[in-house]
Amino acid sequence: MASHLITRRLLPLVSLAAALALFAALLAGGPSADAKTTIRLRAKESGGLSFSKKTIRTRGGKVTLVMKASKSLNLPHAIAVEGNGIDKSGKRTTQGKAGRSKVTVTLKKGKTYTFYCPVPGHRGAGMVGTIRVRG
Ligand SMILES: [Cu+2]
Repeated sequence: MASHLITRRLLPLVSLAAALALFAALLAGGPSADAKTTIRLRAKESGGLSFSKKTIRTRGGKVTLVMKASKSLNLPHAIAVEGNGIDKSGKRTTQGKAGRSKVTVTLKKGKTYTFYCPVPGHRGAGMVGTIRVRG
């Protein structure tokens, strides 16, 4: 079949393109002075309120925390960061709808920050954690 021939010819090319794209992504994500870091976490309501992470270890510089909320959640949630002069919150998600909340902050080396959900009562109920920045 002609389509088989085409597949056989194209497959190595596609693999090469994929390998090059991966290489480019690795280069772009490699360490550099103004590198951006994205940390992903999920809002959880099973067994009390919490985030999918309790402690985040990261490097200093610009860090974006992205919290995902599934549509099965019964409450709105958001992600916020405070400490060392920072006090910043992302927008709230809507209960019953899949959504995300994100916040971007500039973290200092060797410092410790708190991330939490700013919806009243949620922090006290367990939606809180620590960000440790490598020195
Ligand atoms: Cu919450």
